[in-house]
Amino acid sequence: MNPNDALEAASFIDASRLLQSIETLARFGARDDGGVDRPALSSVDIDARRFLVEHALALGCTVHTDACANLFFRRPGLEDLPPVMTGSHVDTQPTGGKLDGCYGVLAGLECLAALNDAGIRTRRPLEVVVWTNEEGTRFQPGAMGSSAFVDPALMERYGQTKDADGISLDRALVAHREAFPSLEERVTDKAAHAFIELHIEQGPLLELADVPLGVVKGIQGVRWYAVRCKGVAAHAGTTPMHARHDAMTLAVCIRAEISAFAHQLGGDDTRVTFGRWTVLPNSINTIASDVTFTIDFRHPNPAVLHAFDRQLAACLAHHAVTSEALFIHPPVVFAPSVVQRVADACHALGTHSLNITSGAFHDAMYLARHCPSAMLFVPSRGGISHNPQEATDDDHLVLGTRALAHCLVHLCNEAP
Ligand code: HGY
Ligand code: MN
Ligand code: MN
Repeated sequence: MNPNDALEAASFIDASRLLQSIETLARFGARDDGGVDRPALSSVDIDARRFLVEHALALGCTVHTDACANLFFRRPGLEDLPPVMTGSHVDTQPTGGKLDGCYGVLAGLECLAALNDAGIRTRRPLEVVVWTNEEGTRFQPGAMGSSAFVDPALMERYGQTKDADGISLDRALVAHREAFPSLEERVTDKAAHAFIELHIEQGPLLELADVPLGVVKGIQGVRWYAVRCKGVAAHAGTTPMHARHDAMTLAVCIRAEISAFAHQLGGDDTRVTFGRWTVLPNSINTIASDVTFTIDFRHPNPAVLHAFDRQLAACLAHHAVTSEALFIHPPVVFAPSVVQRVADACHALGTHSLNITSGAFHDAMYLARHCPSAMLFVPSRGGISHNPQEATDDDHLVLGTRALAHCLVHLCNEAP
């Protein structure tokens, strides 16, 4: 390896090509308010994937897929060694932005283009990956593609999960295979050499510190639950208040108790959200008979996460209501060797960086079980994400991509 290859690759990152690719991808599922609504494996997601496959083929990559419709864009290396992987997801929240996940995929493709332009060959193959259903809004849990890549046995359960319209993941995967009939399965029994995910921070820390790059040391733990409260449907006008069994009254009371002990257990690091409510019969003048709400609880401390689980179980037992655990993941600590590559890249590019623990979960939380992994963040303007207003300064997007290129070249030239 030429010792300048990493900086050379970083210098060949083409700002306008990168920024244009972000705007082009954002057209698939574009919302009128500038955001993106691209549910996993929906028709707009399949169209977006077609654009990315064509982009990767034009860069000279081979393209493979797997049982969970992950896409693998591979640039060959000089030696047949386990690859270095980078990438993220392109499915979005219903009121998502242009960058969450998409930036990491497009920056990876821009790194491939820069390596081509610079005429740089690496020892190891380099793969840019599109992980399926990271957001977990269409099918729960989140990060399905990356978790199934690491533990293929999960597909047995995942395949039967259904979206709000009753369409199973298995059925959505059939549509994907029909859209890409010639894509071959990625077959390997070897683990990748390393994984790096470039992502927007989706929070305020880098902007508050006025630092353009985040060296991500790990990811906090997450709990998703669905809580179902039952009542008795009755007339809103005739039923005396004392005679009601209002599922919404019960749900709101339980929500308040959960919020109180979540904050008591977790202190300032508590993140608790009750984001999805399903009310039946959902009629202005009928008392609710059935209310299901979701809990998204996050915390960096495993003991707090376990205490929350216990206290939630006690609370729900007291109220005799049922719940379903949709997603449980412990905090993740990334591999110091790969974290160091990220820190070295920031230093080599002459920029300050901030060590940070990710508040959002990412596919890297599963890849960390597969191979040494780490993440690199760029700031989110106003700390906003999962919102059409999600944005990052262009120069930060470009700098993050240059730092990614620097990391990837070093990792791709590491000896076995
Ligand atoms: O919810 C998350 O942390 C991720 O953005 N899907
Ligand atoms: Mn994301
Ligand atoms: Mn997200």
